[in-house]
Amino acid sequence: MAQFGFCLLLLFFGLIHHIKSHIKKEDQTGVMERPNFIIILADDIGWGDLWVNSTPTTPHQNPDFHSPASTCSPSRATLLTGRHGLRNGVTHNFAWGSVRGLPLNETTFAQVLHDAGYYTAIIGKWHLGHNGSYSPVHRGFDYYFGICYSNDMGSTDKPGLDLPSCPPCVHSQYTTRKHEECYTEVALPLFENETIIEQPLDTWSLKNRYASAAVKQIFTTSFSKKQPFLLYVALAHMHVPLFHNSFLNVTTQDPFTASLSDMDSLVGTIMQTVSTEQLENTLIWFTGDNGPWEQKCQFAGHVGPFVGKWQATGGGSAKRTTWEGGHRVPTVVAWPKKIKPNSTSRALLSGLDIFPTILSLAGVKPPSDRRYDGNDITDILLNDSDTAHKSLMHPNSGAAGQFGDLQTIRLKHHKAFYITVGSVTCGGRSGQQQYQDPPLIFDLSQDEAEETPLNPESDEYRSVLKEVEREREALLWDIATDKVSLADYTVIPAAVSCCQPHNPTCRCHSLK
Ligand SMILES: [Ca+2]
Repeated sequence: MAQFGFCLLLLFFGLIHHIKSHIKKEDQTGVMERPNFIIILADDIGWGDLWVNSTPTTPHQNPDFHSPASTCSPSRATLLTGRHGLRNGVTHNFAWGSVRGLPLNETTFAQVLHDAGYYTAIIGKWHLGHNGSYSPVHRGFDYYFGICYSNDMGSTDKPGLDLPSCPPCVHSQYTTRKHEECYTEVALPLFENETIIEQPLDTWSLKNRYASAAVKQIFTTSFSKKQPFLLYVALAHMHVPLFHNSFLNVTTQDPFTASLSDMDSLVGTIMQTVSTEQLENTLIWFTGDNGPWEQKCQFAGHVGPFVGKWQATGGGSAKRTTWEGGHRVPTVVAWPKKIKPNSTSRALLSGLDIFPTILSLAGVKPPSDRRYDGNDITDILLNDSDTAHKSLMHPNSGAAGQFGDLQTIRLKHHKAFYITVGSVTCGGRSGQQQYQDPPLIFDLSQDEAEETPLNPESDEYRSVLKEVEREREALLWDIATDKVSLADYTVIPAAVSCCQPHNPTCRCHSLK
């Protein structure tokens, strides 16, 4: 982990420090250039996986940035729309046979920026619907290259590292090699725009292909078009199955660390492209979609100090839960000469904030016929402000309660749970869902491991609960009176991404 963090720190801050200014800030009319945006989203990365988070100088004052949900599709839908799942309709994951995806009346930041003159591209994991109008190229992106859902949702010829170890793809319809915990029926597809260009794709070459695609988009397409650009890179790293270029030569690193280094290399390539071309008017925002997938044992990431001790005897406390390990994620933002190098914010922030912040920086507004949940944190990024969310709601993401319900609430440094449950641990242990009445309230400024809730009889508890209930009721009323969407989660065999729909093994090497 340390090696990656060191590299990342150098890439983000060392290179930035040495970039020379040769780009005019204003065009001939005196209008400020609009910034470019590169949003890099790691998959299932833990708060403790990056060195930048591993050596706090002030215990219990760790960076406090959260993914908008603790599983893939809802987190991505919220990131892209700036709205909780109860508003945008996406409260749990789409399947490989999902007919639809992110409701079509929802607007992504890519759509808003595209309409404002930006060139927009996405490389990597979409997971918000892969058929017809739900494809990224119909949701505001000019270009798409990647896997339309998670990288474990299909077989490959050379499976990566996972628990359980999944078998390679079958080679004919007469072969059966089913495994109930693996996707064995359909090979993993690689899309370019709306076309499958390889099935099964070679995941072991994915890093280089994503890097090449990112460079091409930044370098060739965006430059030649002379437009500001948005590049959304939704990495397959660090989701299982793990893969990396140099695994066979690795002798000193475990597979997770080697894969982390692989991701670092990809991020480094993007950073170097930006610096090489002196794209200094480019904001780069790296974050994660949810915490580590704990049941994957040595192939999962690390939660740092956010170990969810209260829950520990009844299951895990990372991905899919609303314990800190499920949604507190590493986040780094870089913008040469705009964001102070090596600075750290400890404000309560969220992936919800990306939508309003980048639109604000671009000088554009989203549709006014609906409400949004994030904050424009430009002043935190550029002006050392520490004004953050007073409260932040974490949606149920599969481990407990109804999907999308907001039953875990941060109020400044306190956190209240109206429902608890443990996710599946390494080893298969899990816990029972429990409604908490009165709710559990932890003081994260003293207890970031979430071990000992406040005494319900204490003045502190009563005061915090009163404010928590006020904040929660206000948000739920706001959502109840908002324009909201409902996602259709219908699954049918015909919706499966297959280059030859009548071929049960769905292998299409001829496309290569
Ligand atoms: Ca994920």
